[in-house]
Amino acid sequence: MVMAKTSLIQQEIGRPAIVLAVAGSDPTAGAGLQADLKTITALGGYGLTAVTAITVQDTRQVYRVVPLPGDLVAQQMQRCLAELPVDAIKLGMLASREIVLAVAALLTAWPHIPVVADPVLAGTGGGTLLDAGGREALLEQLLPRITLLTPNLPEAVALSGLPVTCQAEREEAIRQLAQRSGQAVLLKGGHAEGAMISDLLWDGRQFFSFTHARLAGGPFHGTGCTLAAAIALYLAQGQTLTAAVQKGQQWVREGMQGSLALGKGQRLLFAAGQTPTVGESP
Ligand code: PXL
Repeated sequence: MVMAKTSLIQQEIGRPAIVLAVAGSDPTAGAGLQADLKTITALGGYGLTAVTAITVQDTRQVYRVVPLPGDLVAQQMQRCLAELPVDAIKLGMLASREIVLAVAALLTAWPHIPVVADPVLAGTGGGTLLDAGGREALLEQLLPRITLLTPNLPEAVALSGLPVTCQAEREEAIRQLAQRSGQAVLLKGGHAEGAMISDLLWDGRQFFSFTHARLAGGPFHGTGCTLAAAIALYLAQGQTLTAAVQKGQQWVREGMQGSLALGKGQRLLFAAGQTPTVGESP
């Protein structure tokens, strides 16, 4: 068996990087909390979890979403944060306004931990995963505390209210979102048509464009969750933002390349084998 090499943080402080994933449960384990935990573990980290909602879904569609009470979500996070040395937080599906507000309030007590937020609004197979009030609370209350926001194109439109059909519009939408957070935004271009996909990163100072060929065989389930979890893990390991994004993208591509058509709907990401580690070229 190939052993994953230890990351810098592991060498320096004698433990794996710790990421707290805050997300909904997806029984197919392709997205949500399960995808986060698989990613964090596979990349050599230790994942803590706070569940926000239970979803009922298969690879074809989402059938039911039951959000948990906001204070229950905040309590799960609080116990982890108060006791364990959390290096980064990953936010996924937050389901309701109540949860967004509870998470935003809790995070004010932990201002130094990087937070990667995937603003999950709807599932790949449909289904509303954040209500309208939750969107507003996300913009008003949570964004200012986010280190990196990772919207896809429909999410960027919904959150910024701006079109994103060309590069100039995308930059404007990113600026609009970054103004609220003051921090970094990764706009994922996969929902646009075309053989090439362009992701645009604003790191708070400048734009970086990452272009890659679209992989055939989709739709894939859980790419957004997996990417944000991988970026959070790499930040937790001490990588720079741009390196964390590039390595996260590489991890998602590996998952897509090894993805499995286990059900009748979307393919489930699966990456077996050696994991990239700190110090290796991407
Ligand atoms: O991919 C977005 C997503 C996030 N979180 C949960 C989900 C989904 C998509 O279905 O179920 C729990």
